[in-house]
Amino acid sequence: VPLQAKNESWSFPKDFWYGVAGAAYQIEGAVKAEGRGPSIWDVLSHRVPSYVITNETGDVADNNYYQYKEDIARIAALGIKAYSFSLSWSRILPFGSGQVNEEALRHYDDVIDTCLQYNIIPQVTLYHWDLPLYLQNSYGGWLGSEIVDDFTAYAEIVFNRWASKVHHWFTINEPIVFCGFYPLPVGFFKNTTIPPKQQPYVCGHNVLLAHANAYHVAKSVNSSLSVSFKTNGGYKIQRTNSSADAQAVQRAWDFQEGWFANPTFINGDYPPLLKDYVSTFLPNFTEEQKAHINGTADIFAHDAYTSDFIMAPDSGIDACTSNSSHSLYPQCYNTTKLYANNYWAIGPAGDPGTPWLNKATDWVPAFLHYMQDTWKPKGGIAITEFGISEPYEELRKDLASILIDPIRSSYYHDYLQAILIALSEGVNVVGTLAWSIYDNLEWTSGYGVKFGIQYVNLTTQERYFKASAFEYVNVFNVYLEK
Ligand code: PNW
Repeated sequence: VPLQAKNESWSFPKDFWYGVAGAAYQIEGAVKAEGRGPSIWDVLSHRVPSYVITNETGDVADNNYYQYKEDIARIAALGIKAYSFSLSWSRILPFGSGQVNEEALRHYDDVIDTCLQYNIIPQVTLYHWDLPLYLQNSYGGWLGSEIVDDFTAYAEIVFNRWASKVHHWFTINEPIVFCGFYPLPVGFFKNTTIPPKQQPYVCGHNVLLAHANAYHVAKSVNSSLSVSFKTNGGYKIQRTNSSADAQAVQRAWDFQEGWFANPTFINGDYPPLLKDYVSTFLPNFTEEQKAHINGTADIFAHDAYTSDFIMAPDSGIDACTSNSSHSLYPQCYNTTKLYANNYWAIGPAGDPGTPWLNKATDWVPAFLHYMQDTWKPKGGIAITEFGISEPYEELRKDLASILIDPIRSSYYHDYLQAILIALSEGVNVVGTLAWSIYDNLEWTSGYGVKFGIQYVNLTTQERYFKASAFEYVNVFNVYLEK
């Protein structure tokens, strides 16, 4: 990125935390070590046909379970302030509930202590998609109401153990993804009596109840903790200025962010649009539950990678009905990247592994304003994941070209400058977490789709900084208030 004169009117506040993120199944490996029980992803990756298109698994992954000390030392050396990781529920409770595995507790004790020793702020997520298999098999996992009590009991163990050492907590990662897309399409939940189109909403309902319980558990242990959950979705740009497209944009916000953010930030209940369009699928909260859920997020923790153009569905704005084939998108709106092809650096023809992701950082200030104005988070906004997979990065063979990642570098540079603009306009952004600490198992896409600011040689398990790692911290070196 070309050298530019420092803009003196920009700065990150002194206590702004900038970090990197990873998640247990994507990085840990050691799936049979020290008493870990299986999670649904062990089955999804090992079954035939595999749910991972490359037939790869998380069995070894980045070997983080054994190399975490080195991993934390490396990010400390880089000048990173925070490390966000997730706990493997089935390590701590191999059967999801009941017997606690002390070895797992001691492992995470040491991960946390190592962070503190290096002056890295640990940030911990309780659930990043790796559900204990036993809970899936006993009652359908997130589709069973039993999950609420089991998650609450898990949260009690976690908060009682680490509340004195960890301040920043995230309960549940990106429910629209695991309730809506993973692994519903492959029929993983077929043993349930709940009709497929209703499943995302039952799952989401249990997520909200489980999250709210965990929040209250955390606060009863230590009321000063920061506890939130993580939503995801891109900025929604109105495709044309027609009122139909404006309505479509509102629907997109409600079906993606609002589904979880309105109950927790606004009124304990789903957005009116959802109650209207998917009323046949959406469970109801009692007044008591609404009061219990309302206000259970301290910061707006959003995984905000990209932007999308939003427009009325082909069949017209009035065709929105819950009778369409996929209940998550009941013909209420369409999204497109095509309009932007000549504008965004990376279009849908970029990385074939991530068609949902464009480098669309120009809209970040508007995105941040929208989040602040709509959900008014008390503790501000954090971008808890952002990053990009470079086109065809997976095909590069020589180390030198692997380590030069100009598109990712400019993505971080431009995104952080956009945050500086928003900060100067009064948006309260408190932190960023780059996805990811290093290349890892990109779920169904396998190891070929790479999001890391470090490359990992999966044969030798050696780690290497990519150019984007230096670009990321350098923006803070220039703009963080001293
Ligand atoms: C996140 N979208 O998922 C996950 O939390 C990570 O585990 C994952 O590796 C990372 O993004 C990169 O994919 C997302 O469609 C999935 O906007 C989909 C979207 C965003 C994030």
